[in-house]
Formats: sequence, structure tokens, C-alpha cells
Amino acid sequence: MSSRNPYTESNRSAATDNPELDANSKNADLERDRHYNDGADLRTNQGVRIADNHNQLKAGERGPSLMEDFIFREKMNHFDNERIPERIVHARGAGAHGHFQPYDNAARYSKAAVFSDPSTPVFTRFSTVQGSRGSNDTVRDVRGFATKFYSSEGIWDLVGNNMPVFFIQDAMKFPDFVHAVKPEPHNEVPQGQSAHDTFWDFVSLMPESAHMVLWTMSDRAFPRHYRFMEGFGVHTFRLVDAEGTARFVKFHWKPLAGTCSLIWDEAQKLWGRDPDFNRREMWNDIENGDALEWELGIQVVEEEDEMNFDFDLLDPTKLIPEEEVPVEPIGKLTLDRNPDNYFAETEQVAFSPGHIVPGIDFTNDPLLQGRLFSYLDTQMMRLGGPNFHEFPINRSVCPFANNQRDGQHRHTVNTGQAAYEPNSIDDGWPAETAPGPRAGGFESVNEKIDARKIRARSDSFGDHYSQARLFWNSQTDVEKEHIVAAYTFELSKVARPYIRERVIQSILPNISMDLARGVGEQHGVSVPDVPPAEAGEYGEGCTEVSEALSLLARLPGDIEHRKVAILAADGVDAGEVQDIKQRLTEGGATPLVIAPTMAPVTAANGETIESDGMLNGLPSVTVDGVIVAGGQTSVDRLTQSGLAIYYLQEAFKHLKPIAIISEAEELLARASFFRMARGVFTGDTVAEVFDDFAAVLGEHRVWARNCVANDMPA
Ligand code: HDD
Repeated sequence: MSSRNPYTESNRSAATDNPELDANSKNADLERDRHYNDGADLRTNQGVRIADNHNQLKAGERGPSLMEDFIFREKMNHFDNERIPERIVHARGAGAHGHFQPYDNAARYSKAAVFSDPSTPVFTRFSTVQGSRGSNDTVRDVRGFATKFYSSEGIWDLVGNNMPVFFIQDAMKFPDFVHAVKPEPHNEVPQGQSAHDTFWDFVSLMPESAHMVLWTMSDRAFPRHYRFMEGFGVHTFRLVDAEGTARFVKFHWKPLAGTCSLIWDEAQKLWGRDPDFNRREMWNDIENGDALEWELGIQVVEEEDEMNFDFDLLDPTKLIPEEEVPVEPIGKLTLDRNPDNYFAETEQVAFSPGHIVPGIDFTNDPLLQGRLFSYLDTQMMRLGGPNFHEFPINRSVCPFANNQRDGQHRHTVNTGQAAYEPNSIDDGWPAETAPGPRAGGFESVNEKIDARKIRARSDSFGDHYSQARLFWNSQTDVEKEHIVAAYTFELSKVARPYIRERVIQSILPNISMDLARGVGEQHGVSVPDVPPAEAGEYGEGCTEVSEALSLLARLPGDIEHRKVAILAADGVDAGEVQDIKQRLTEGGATPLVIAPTMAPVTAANGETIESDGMLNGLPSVTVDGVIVAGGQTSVDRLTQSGLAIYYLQEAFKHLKPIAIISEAEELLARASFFRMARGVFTGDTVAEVFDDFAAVLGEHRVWARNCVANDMPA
């Protein structure tokens, strides 16, 4: 600390205390900038009322336009400059507001206000990494999971992903990695995906990426809904308690709804059927009052235990198995309010791992240290200068004052004559605050460093395969099949045979011979008899399993938040439709009546039933299960409809539960599956089939059907 000037001390009582925040504080803060058009006259930005917003000023009705038309020029000039650069990575995203409530145990680990205040407002943005702002939601990619906590002691950003590790160990390689994964520079192909030469060239030459690439080849790479996705802080961070004791932590977001992903074929079809699938579902659910919820958990490692692992806590390509250090829940995140304006909030929000508060600190993870530079740097360019902290979405809810001044787009009107410290002209304000457990100034962990300058990688970062093997060992058979299929597909898009061979012969055998052989067979590439990696890199001893690494370990278990199609056509049994809707709604699921057209369905008893969508407008890839409502005429009509048959076949292929309330022999025959097929339930009444259908829906998919799903032509 610098020496304190006397004016600071004498005037301390005038300083602002931390405000009392509640879940609504950021919403109230944003109200200062909201603009409402109700009853407003159309005016220029200078306030001049506009009489004609359809015609330029011209010399005669058919004559040339006049330069003088300041109204046209202002309008066009603003329009021409509407775009800002998109994020260099994570360009496509969707965000929501909410709040964080800590549990009673949280303050034990950290003095950060966010862990003791009853509620802190937050804004969370989910994103894909590779694609541009207009790319598809459901591509195979990592998902960003970035949360801004507007805490009473300043802003904390937890800028994580939905996978707990990363592709590289040192930020020095980040530009290389991003150049390799992004669309190729000569033709800007492909968009939003890793299935191309430069990505596989790079990762096959960088064995440290093997673990993370394996995660991205799993179904985690296309979550069913953001609410069904885990989140991770990735790096080891530090929490500092009120006594100043620091502990290492890994942050986890555990979805209260459980984990569910799409199936690759489903994800691909969604690119065309609903490219905004994840974004739309989050938006609609929040509009319907169905909030998204996660628990924040931490894995805590005491400082003296830092070296007790067979990997390095500073290596971001490693996770701490939950069986070794359990995840302790310390709070709950709720996202329950949609933004008012995509650009002002979701596009302009600026996250940075460097936004931390007293009670939270960094570690020497070289990836994290590099990130601390990169985010602010990119935001200067993307958001046009150093004043983006003034944008409503980025503005701290707690008061702040300092001597930073001016710059592009400055809004604050700083008063006073002294913009320096120490000063006596403005009575010494704004003044420093000494560190303290509450309302204290930020203090870095007092880590002793005694080292020589060196550009090198620690040997403790050398094992690139043990944890990849741990991940592989921990997958169920279905998940393993999907991973083999994923590598096979991705490599089929790689034009250069030697890159495909390098992946199959030099990388995959070190993870698993089964994986290597599975992919090798489909590419006609032989696999060596023994893994080629050096013993040190290979982690030969790793035969362990961590159940928490399987997506199926945290299945929802019930039908809450699931979307179910009720197929109906004219002649449907209205009572059964009502019965199905009621049972689904009682379980927290959303029923959607899907009909051949958007015209209301006329039921057998003459009632009309509104349809929520058409067979090809809300196709089976947008729902989690399908029920064909009873009523013989309706079932007969659906049996004759190619779209209805395709709907059922596709749902079958994607392992979704199907219930048919009718005898429906012909429908089953046309759809080419059998009454006894797994997860297909038929009966005369809803009561007969519903519980079985709901039980399977709770498990998300009919996993046992995987072996026959590929036979389905849909
Ligand atoms: Fe990053 C954006 C997450 C490594 C540099 N990153 C960005 C976003 C997320 C992450 C979620 C989007 C934030 C938003 O929604 O606006 N990044 C990660 C994680 C990483 C990671 C979990 C590894 C553990 N990132 C990483 C490295 C660097 C960057 C190593 C550079 C040294 N990331 C950036 C960036 C971005 C970014 C270029 C682009 C836009 C932005 O920051 O604001 O600075």
C-alpha cells in the first residue's frame, strides 16, 4: 500500500458503504437506460419531430435526392454503422438474467460478498466457440458458460465452459488453436464445426489436446437445452476466507434438472429445422416462468495438499475426479428473466476472468494467466475503447470511483478538479481501502515466488493420456459407440489421409485400443499393436473409472421440463388429448399438440383443439417423446400421412419414448417398428401406457434401443 494522505483518513466516514443488494438490483439499475416508445413522436436523434418517414427530400417527385436531407442522412448513417465486430471466439450466444443465492457453508471458504449476501444479481451468457454470430446452435462444439455476478463488492465473472478441461496448457498456443479450429482461411469452410483438416492437423500434433478432444467427441458437445448442461470454471482458482486462509478450488455448475444431450443425427437435423434451438428453448421457458437452475459446487484442496495428485493442479487439461475430491454445493443460480434487447445486453456484455473480487484469487495456471490479458484486450477493440464498463449491462451495481478519465464514448460526467491521488484539492477522495474481511480492499494471495525466468513447460504437465483414458473408461457402452461414431464422422471430413492416419495411429491408441480399432476399421486404417506414446505420457496405470464423467450419471429421473408431442388429426378423442395434457402438465412437462396442418383439429365429439405446431414445423427433433392420441379416424389419417410416419420413425431412431393410444397395427407396420420394440407403448387408454412412457422419458432416451436405431432409415 502507498502511504496514506491525511485528508483520506480524516474524511473516511464520508465513504460509501456497500449497498444492500437483492435479486432485483441489476434490473432496477438497467431501468435507468431503458427506452420506451409508447406514445412517442418519431424524432431525429437531435429531437426534431419527423413529418415523413417514407420519402427522401427530392427536387421534384421524380427528381434527384437533395444533399440537404439531414433526416435521411442521419437515419442512413446510423444504420450503416450498426454492426460491431463479433467476438473472435464464442461469437454466437444467448443470455439471461437471474440471481445467485449462497448456501450457509459458502462463507466458510471465502470472504467474497457473493458468498454471504443473501442474493446477488447475475447475467449468464451461453455460447458456442467456433461459429460466427449467425451459425447454428446445435453444432458439435464446446459451450461457453459465463456468469457475471453484480456483487455488492464489485463484479465477479466466472467465465467457464460446459467441459472441465481445455485443449491446450499454455495461452501461448491459443491463437494457434483458434486459427486451426475456425473455418479455414482460404475458403472460410466449414462454419461452426471442427470436422476439417486444420483442426485435426493441429490436435493430432498436440497430444495435450487429446483429453479435451475426447470430451468434444462425446454427446456433451450438443446439449439438449442449456438447463441440462454442466458448467466448469476449468482452472484451479483460490478462495480466501475471512482469516486470510487461501484454498485451491475448482468450480462446478451442476444442473438441478440433470444432464441430457442431443444425438448427433438429431443435432445435425436441427441445424436446418431450428438453427436457434437452444436459444429459443431457453427464451420460451423463461417467458413461460420455467426458470433454469444450477447449484454452484466447489472441489476444495488445502494448500498443503497441492502436490498430492498424480497430475498438476495448474494444468488446465486435467480435472480432479469427483471420487477423489467430492463437489460440495455452496449456492444456487436461477436464470429467470430474458434480456430486453439482444444487442444492448447479450452482445455488449463483456466478461473477463480478470474480474474478481476480494475473497477470490487466481493461480499460476499458464492458460488462466494468459486469459487475464486477452479478454480486456479484445473488448477494447470489440466494444470500441476503454469505457465499456459504463454500458448498462457491464456497469457495476456497487458504486465505484477512481481517477480514470475520458476516452472514446465516455458517458460519466466526472466532477471535481483533482483526477489524481494523493490530492488535497478534493479532500483526498477517492481513497484507498485497506484489505479486510468485509468491505475491504482487494489483496492478492501472499504467495512466495523465488524463481528464474524461463520459457518451459513443467514435467508435471507431461501425461496427456491418463485422464483421457479415465474419461473413456467412464462412459457407458452407448456413449462409447457415439464417441467412435463421432471420430469416424469428423475424420471422414478430413481430406488428407496422413492426418486421418496420424489421429488413428498416433493419438487414439494411447486413449484406448478399442477406440482406435473402432475408428480405424471404419477408415480402413490399421492400428499398431501397442500404444505408441512414451510411458510417461501414456499413464499406463489408468484403469480407473469416474462415474461422474458419464452423462448418464445425472439423468433427470422425472419428466419435468420435457417437451412431448401429442400427434392428433381430425377425429381425435378429445378426452384423451385432455387426459394426456393433464398428466404431462402435472409432471412439469410441456404438451404440444402437433397436427398435419395449423387449422384447429376437429375432435370426434365435434370439439375443436388448437394445434401448437405442424408435423414438419415442430418436427420430432424438437421434442423428447411422442404420444399418438386415440380416436380411430385420427390414427387412420396419421397412418396415411408420410410426415406422421416419418415423425415416428425419426423419434424411434433418436431413442425417444413413443406411446400409441390405439390398436394401430397398420400405423406400426408403416412406421416399421413393432409393438414390442423397446420404449414403444401401446394400449387402449392413456392410463394403460402413461406411467411406462413417463418412466422412460425420465431416463431421457430408450438407451437399450441404440443397437437397432441405425436400422431405421429416417
Ligand atoms: Fe476464452 C471468450 C471461456 C480460454 C480468450 N472464453 C470466452 C467466452 C467464454 C470463454 C465462455 C465467451 C464469453 C462471453 O459470453 O462473452 N476461454 C474460456 C474458457 C477457457 C478459455 C473456459 C479455458 C479454460 N480464452 C481462453 C484463452 C484465451 C481466451 C486461453 C486467450 C489467451 N475468450 C478469449 C477472448 C474472448 C473469449 C478472445 C472472445 C470474446 C471475449 O473474450 O470477450 O478474449
